Amino acid sequence: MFPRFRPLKPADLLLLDSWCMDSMTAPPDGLPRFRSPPYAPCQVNLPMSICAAGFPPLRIALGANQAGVIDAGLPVLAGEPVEDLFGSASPAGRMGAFTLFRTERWLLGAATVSLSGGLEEASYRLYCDIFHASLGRHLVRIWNYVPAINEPGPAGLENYRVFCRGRSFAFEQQYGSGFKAILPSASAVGSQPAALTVVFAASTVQPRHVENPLQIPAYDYPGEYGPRPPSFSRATLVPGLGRATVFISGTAAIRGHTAVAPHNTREQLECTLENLREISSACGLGPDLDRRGGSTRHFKVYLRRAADLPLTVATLDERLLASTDRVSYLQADMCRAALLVEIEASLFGVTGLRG
Ligand code: 3EB
Repeated sequence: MFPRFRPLKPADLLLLDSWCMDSMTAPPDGLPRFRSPPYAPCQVNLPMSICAAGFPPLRIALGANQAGVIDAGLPVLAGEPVEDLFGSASPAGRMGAFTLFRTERWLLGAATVSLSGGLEEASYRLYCDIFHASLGRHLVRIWNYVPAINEPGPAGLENYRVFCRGRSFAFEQQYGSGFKAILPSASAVGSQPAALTVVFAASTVQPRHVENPLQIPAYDYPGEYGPRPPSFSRATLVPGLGRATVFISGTAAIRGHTAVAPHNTREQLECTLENLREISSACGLGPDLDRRGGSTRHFKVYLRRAADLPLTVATLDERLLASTDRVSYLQADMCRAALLVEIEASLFGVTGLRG
């Protein structure tokens, strides 16, 4: 087991939240003490993460300066400590809770909000902000970092399912009952701070969303997984003058709609790799995610248990990765308690897409 602190409970969230705003002091009674140095006071909307001692938090770089670097609160177990997908974008103002950045090709936004009004409300509002910010463009990729993702919320529903409900209502309100057709690729993983962080990328270019034939589309998952299914597609292709971008969603050991090999990392890696081959082919990349195709490939590998790192690194080095890939291994919980590993990929400068 990963020797850290006890999982956050919903009741901790408000406590931790206020502590975070005044983090030079000791944590409130009953909460775990962290061996990390005292945190600097939080900037508005960007609470410092509470990371396991010894592991730096992943920094997500959107803009060039400090204001463009987001800390989603995920410990980096190995690999790249900074995710820099889009190069240095220019500040492009704010929309609701989002700080926006722009490059020639992309509109990017990031928001971190506390959960004083509850997770569902926060999720719903953030997605409404996203729709406003990206008006006239197409959403192509969304990263969700959900606090205490497998813990029950105040009404007893698991936080991930609460998040899914707020997100789904927002999409439906904005795009009507046919909203499934525009759902972009995404990931949703647990984060350690008591705040919800969402990052999005939008494009003026019409994207193509792709599903994995071995998996039921997540937006069609049956009701046993929650009152509203997850709102995302398995992959999104963004064409561009002979050089496409491909976003592969968080990919896990799910067949049909069922989690495979609960609690067995080796078998889940196997199933996840098969799902990646399948979605890669469905995107027109052949089975190996353009491994020798000359694109720039970024991977994030989420592990529920840090102890699974050696097996995972060895397996992926042999089966998935090339020496030029940028890879971050992160400790994170996933949307289903039975899942131990999830892998996402973002490929830039893809040439020769088929289909
Ligand atoms: C799955 O296939 C695993 O809720 O946005 C993967 C990617 C998962 C995105 C999301 C959830 C999400 O259902 C979980």
